[in-house]
Amino acid sequence: MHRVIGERSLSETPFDGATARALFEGMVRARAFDERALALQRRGWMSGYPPFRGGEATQVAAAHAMRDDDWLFPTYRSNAMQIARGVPMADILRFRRGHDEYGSDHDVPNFPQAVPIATQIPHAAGAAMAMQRDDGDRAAVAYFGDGATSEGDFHEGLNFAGVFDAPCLFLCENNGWAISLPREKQTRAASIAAKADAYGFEGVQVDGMDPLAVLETVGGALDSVRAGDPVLVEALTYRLGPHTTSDDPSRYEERADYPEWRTRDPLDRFEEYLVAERVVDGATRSELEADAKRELDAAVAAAEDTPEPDLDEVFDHVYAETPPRLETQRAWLRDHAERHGIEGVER
Ligand SMILES: Cc1ncc(C[n+]2csc(CCOP(=O)(O)OP(=O)(O)O)c2C)c(N)n1
Ligand SMILES: [Mg+2]
Repeated sequence: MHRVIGERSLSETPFDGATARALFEGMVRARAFDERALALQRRGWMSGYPPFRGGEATQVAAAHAMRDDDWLFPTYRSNAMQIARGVPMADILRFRRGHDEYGSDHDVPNFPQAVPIATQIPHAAGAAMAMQRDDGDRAAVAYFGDGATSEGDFHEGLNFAGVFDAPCLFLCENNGWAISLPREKQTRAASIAAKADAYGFEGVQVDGMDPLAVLETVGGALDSVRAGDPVLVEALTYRLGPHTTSDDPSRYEERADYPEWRTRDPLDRFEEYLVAERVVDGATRSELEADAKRELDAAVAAAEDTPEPDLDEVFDHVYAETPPRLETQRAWLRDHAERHGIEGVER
């Protein structure tokens, strides 16, 4: 288990105060986004939201370890990672309101969020195989949860990457749960990292509540990956909120068997470390929260100003050439909208 907090002072790591502070800033910003999104959902502004509370250290630090030209293959849970990579908050909010994900045409190399579990894993492996044919040394990073490791796509993606030396990093945020299914019912394997053995490459476990440990581990893993050795990183976090806003964890959750480092708020823990290291002081967090609040106010306003999408858009980008079956459905929808006076369908 790789960790820094509780084992090393900052001067014993490869990182300086500016890097540690940047991670802290990123985590405060991510937390502010998560809390605002949850509040917006609760008042009906968007229909559902999957909070990432507890995942900030892993996600922000992994994003910092990536290069700007690396590709991220995210999920519904990895919004903190996307925000930390530079995806505008307004785009993520728009997406949750039914708009497409690339509203502002940002240029962060970032696939659409995968909602079908594990489908992004073979996408990332395939993209990495394509990158290998280019001159550069870009990497693909597949983010997924502990539950995704029970899908066939997990096996196929890791197997392809191993066989073809694809520059792909597999980042599993093991937050202890797949909705109501606890980690121990997911697999009998001692760890998720151990599964890498079967594909012929390295698997490592890291304290995912410790951003310095994640930066060190994912940074090192990306060096191997760029040289053609895939790595599976298992970041041990804890889902500190519900699975989504439709979930009530009090009906199934027992927290008792995890150690304190794993279930404690990663932001409080990192703040305590950084105050002791004199990188931040007791006022820093609230100053950063005020900045994040302003950024969020602007992002929410921008999302609200976005015109409603046309209903017809559901048929776009499904196929390069829309097949007759979908054209029939589109015509039906137009007709239906006209007869019932429903707005937003192109006529
Ligand atoms: C292929 C598929 N099967 C089932 C689901 C329903 N589902 C949504 S989230 C989820 C649990 C995923 O758990 P995990 O991979 O640990 O990710 P987490 O939500 O904890 O981030 C399931 C089963 C789905 N979205 N896709
Ligand atoms: Mg999970």
